[in-house]
Amino acid sequence: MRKYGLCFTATILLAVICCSLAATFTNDWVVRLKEGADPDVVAELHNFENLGQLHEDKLDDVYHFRHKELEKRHSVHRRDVTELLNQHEMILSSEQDEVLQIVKRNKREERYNDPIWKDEWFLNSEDSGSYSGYEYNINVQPVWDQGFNGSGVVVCVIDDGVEISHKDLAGNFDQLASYDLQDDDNDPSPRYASGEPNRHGTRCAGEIAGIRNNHVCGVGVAHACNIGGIRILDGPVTRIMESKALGFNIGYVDIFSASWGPPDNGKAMDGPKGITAQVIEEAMKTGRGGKGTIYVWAGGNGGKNDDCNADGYQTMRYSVSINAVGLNGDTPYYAEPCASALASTFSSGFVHSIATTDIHGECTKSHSGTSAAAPIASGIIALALQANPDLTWRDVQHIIIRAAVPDKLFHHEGWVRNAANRATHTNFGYGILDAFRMVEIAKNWTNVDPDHRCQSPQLTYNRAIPAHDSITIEIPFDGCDDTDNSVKSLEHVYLELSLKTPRRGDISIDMVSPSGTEMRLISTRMFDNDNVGFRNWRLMTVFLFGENPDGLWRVKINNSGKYTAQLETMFLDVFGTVNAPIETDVSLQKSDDKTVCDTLCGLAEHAYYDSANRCQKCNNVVEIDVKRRNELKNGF
Ligand SMILES: *[C@@H]1O[C@H](CO)[C@@H](O)[C@H](O)[C@H]1NC(C)=O
Ligand SMILES: *[C@@H]1O[C@H](CO)[C@@H](O)[C@H](O)[C@H]1NC(C)=O
Ligand SMILES: *[C@@H]1O[C@H](CO)[C@@H](O)[C@H](O)[C@H]1NC(C)=O
Ligand SMILES: [Ca+2]
Ligand SMILES: [Ca+2]
Ligand SMILES: [Ca+2]
Repeated sequence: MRKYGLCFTATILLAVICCSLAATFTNDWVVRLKEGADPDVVAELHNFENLGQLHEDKLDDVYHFRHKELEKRHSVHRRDVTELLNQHEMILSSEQDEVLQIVKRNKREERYNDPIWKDEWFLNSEDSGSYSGYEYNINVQPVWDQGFNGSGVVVCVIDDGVEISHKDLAGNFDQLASYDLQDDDNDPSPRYASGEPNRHGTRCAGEIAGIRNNHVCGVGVAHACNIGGIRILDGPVTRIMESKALGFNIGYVDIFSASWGPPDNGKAMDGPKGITAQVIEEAMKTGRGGKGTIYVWAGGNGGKNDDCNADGYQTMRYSVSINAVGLNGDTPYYAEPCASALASTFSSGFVHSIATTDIHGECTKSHSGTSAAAPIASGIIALALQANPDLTWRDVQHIIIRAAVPDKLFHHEGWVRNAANRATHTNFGYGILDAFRMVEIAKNWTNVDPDHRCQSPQLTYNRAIPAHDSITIEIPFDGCDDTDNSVKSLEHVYLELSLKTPRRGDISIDMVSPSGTEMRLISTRMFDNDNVGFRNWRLMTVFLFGENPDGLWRVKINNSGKYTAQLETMFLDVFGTVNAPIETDVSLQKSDDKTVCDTLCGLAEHAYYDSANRCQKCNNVVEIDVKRRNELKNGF
């Protein structure tokens, strides 16, 4: 019985929905009476209510009648009722009211004819209005409107192949930036197979270099750049192959975009070594005419159980580590905490993924993971290099931290402001990379001074860290003051350590800079059962750019496991300059708006930063932050 009952209800429901969807007529009539007729009497006679005259100042004797029994909305045109009305001697004419099929006029045509352009919500808001949350985007349209398109910049996607015949890519394809390391030939096209495991590289390439306004798929961030592909990930990868990929034609390629790394299983702790590390060093010295090759790296998809500081590709200071943020500013479930992440761009979150090219000449709306975020950053950097080809690899990083905007992510807990007045977050780096700011700052950027390197003494501690306990080590540091290596304005900070532990995943490490900026260098990793520990592992942070390293550093090592661990050696290895970079003043837009500021202060636990990273004191939060900083200066 119950089953029938349900069925019945469902049928009625369907019928109701069906009719309401189709409803076009109402229970209202427009009735024109003869002069001298009594509208109330006529209405009553036909089972209507008289709602009064329509347009009384312009028209005589036109009335609005409402039927007393008919539904407010229905699909049937009641000509019978109209006919009856019209037969009445005092009625000249009548017509049933209907729901008009009209839509709001779009403000204007979509800008481009590319079929998935409107699905590329992460590029610009205007034509993707159907996605709520579309105010989260990389703000690239103003850059394109100035004529920047990546032209002349060479980007190479190191991945599982790039479909070079794809109509949205072929016109930008660059053979000189391409190779197939799996088959040892010049054609980096992917291998097609059941389940199509090799669509990743083509999707990444489309985000960077998809041709604009060609009726095919979408629009790449740098839609007129040269795009190449290295096919490497479809099969076993040796270190020699990896070194060939990362060193491919380094005199020619400007940007390598890499969306891969050690397994994101929360156990791996590995990075580029040997010949690969040597090749990368060489690229930084000789690539781009001595200004250094740009390596853009996806932050990793290991989620809360992994940490990008266990990934040596992220921790090498040469790589631009990019994390992901979703539509609406979500933290994607796969995001890894990362003190070496410079900034974030968009990828799949709880709702929409990334629209881009796909293999077999197709398009997709479901590219995802930090894999999809890094290529967007590669495209933005290509635009910046077009605007100013003289930028070194370090200039690019300096500009990224200034171009990243944290404002729209302040609803997340965990922002920390460094002493150079910039907000940082282990999920987002310095915020969402803004293409307009990137290019504006790039245009008139003054090259930073050559970098200095300064290390603290490589001390042997041999200190036990008991189970369920922590130790704090103080590292006095003078930043190599009064020497040729003097660092007064930080860039990258490494903490190198050797630490024995029966279970590496139980260890977390936090650090406080002399200015009192606290950051997590590595989190506990529940799956990391490694029993060797950290062997000269280099944890890295980019969150201290601009701080002075001179003073007392504190490192807290927490052992949340049941075995005693042993700290052996540890030291700081910092890079930076004596003089701080010359700031480029970029005019602010929305963020100077006081209402925006007030809203953000309401959301933010910490002070509000405008887009030039100027601390806005719209609340007392600034003082709170200073208090916390002073507490930290005195210890954890
Ligand atoms: C890209 O920009 C360059 C320089 O402004 C211009 O010459 C070229 O025509 C543009 N290409 C495309 C495809 O828009
Ligand atoms: C560019 O930078 C120089 C030196 O830093 C400065 O004097 C000049 O005003 C800047 N130009 C613009 C247009 O911002
Ligand atoms: C150490 O880590 C554990 C587990 O994450 C945590 O509960 C504890 O508060 C930490 N201890 C210290 C001293 O930070
Ligand atoms: Ca091939
Ligand atoms: Ca296109
Ligand atoms: Ca990882």
